[in-house]
Amino acid sequence: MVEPNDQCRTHGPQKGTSKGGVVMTTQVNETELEAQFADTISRKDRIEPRDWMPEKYRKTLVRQVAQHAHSEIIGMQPEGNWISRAPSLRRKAILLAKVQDEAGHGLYLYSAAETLGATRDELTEKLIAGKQKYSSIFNYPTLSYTDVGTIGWLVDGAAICNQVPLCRTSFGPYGRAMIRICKEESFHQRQGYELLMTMMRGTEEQRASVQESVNRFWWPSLMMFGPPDDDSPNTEQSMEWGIKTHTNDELRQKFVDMSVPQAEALGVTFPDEGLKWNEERGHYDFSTPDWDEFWAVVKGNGPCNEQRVAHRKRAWDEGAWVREAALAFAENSAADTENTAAEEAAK
Ligand code: FAQ
Repeated sequence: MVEPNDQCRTHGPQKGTSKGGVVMTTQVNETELEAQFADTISRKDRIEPRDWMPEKYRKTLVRQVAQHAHSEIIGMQPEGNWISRAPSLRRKAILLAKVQDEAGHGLYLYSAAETLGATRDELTEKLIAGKQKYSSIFNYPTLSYTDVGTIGWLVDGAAICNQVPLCRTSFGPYGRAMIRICKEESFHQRQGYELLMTMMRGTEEQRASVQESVNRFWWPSLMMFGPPDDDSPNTEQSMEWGIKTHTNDELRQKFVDMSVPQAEALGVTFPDEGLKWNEERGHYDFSTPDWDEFWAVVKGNGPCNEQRVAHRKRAWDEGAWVREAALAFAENSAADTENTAAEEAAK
């Protein structure tokens, strides 16, 4: 386990000043460190891995960043399922690139978690043991190639709504990872919308397939934003710490407002009779998602939970030799570099 806060934990809080090559250290008490942390947060500045941070802040971040990383990796499965059955070479190339991007997103996020002292091995093992979560949306099946388009449009669309504000999250490595991820998610959303638009210009059967797929993914997409604010135990503290900058309901509303005109342009409807423009609020009203279904899926009882985790476990077990080989190669390369440096120095 990496311990980025080791300095603080083992030697006690200290401030270092260099004077004529001698490092002077002064003890700084916990209250002062907390005040510095609060000041950084209130200035909307970044907390960096080597900065002092409250243990609960670190734990909350590890929880959220790990869940986010797991979602990207588990999220490769529903669409990956269709790579070998893509309808054309062009669609196959697009889908391959997208699924590969999700793997990259997972890696940036595991790296961000690593700066907080949580290794990728440790987090993956927790995921496989059911001790950490991943997004509910990936526990729904992809029943047709049309679902690839719907996931791009709605699921990546919801991910963008949630993730653009995270570019300004208070923890530096997380925010910086999100900037790159959001750029790629925006391409993902457009490819999904373009796929659906192409199908809507096709046959009656293709149009029906788009509507059927949208009907299945609409409610699970709304659930991606998490439980309603009055049932969200983490939001208040995460907002105080600047980890989250918007509540779950605010982002869900933003997503609905953004998606309705896109659906109209596409020529599909959302399966919600309560969906209406509210002039007074300046937003669309919509019905309440089925929160019992949401919690059932989050607790492991969705249509594909077992399958998703079993697949992840299989991939992790089968990849053990690759990780071992990569580690051995890195160690040998480091030893070679050291030997070469020693030989050069001896000349
Ligand atoms: N699914 O108190 P809150 C993507 C849990 S990436 C499962 O509101 P918080 C890209 C929550 O963890 C999608 N569990 O929690 C892609 C907590 O449980 P815990 C992932 C959920 O953290 C596209 C409990 O419920 N994105 O799609 C969900 O303040 C296509 C109480 O909830 C992120 O992870 C859920 N939907 O807010 C890839 C974004 N919602 O941990 C492939 C970053 C809530 O206390 C293909 N994360 N829970 O045991 C966040 O913004 C937040 O963590 C929320 C939840 C908003 C998800």
